[in-house]
Amino acid sequence: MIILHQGPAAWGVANISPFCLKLESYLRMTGLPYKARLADFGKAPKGKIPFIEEDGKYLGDSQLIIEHLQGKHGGSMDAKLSAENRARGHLVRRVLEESVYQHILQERWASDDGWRVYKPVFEGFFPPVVGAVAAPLIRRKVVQGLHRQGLGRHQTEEILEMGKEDLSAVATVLGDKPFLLGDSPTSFDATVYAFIASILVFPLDTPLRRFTQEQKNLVQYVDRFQQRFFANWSPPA
Ligand SMILES: N[C@@H](CCC(=O)N[C@@H](CS)C(=O)NCC(=O)O)C(=O)O
Repeated sequence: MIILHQGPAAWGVANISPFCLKLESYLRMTGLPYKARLADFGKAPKGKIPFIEEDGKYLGDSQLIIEHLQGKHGGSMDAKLSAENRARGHLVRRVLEESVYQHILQERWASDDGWRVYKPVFEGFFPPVVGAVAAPLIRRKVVQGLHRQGLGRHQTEEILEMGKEDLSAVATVLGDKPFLLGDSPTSFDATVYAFIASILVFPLDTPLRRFTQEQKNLVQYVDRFQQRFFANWSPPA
């Protein structure tokens, strides 16, 4: 049994963290049995979530975990992919995980409106008093990280245009296919679902979320994915 250590569920999806949502999506796509637990960062092998515990060993990083699971249990979902489609999937995954992720951080942590919505949910990760103290300190660190990475140095309008370009490229690659690379789901869909859903479910009407809502193929894709892989999911009690 795989123990999945991750953040809390919120807003009708399995996790507030897009990387945790990606890994849980992958596990559900494969049908591998797992149990989800609220993570203790002290045990995270790479200091980040998600991580898993399997046969007494801890393993961190959603992608390294997926590759480990593919090696151990078989990666049949991706077996028939052409080299070109594999490369396409890789590029889309990188855009979402390296670039769109920064936009998600920007919307939740850097913008004051976003932080008002995100703070109470994030605090739920900690015991009550600890959360109230830790959240603003972590916010400062995340905002500094956005500045170091570069996105945080731009004007709001510039940031929005960059985010739209990324999302528009993902929508174009998806086109009218049921899944990113064709009729059948592949591991790359775990990332596409997780990151697009993370933007759509965040309960704040932002220009980036509005733009994503306008990409009807992305919205339908998220619905389709949820119906197929999360139909019997309910938030932990
Ligand atoms: N490359 C990692 C990224 C994971 C990641 O950035 N997780 C965030 C939550 S969404 C985290 O744990 N952040 C805590 C930190 O950076 O200290 C993966 O794929 O698992």
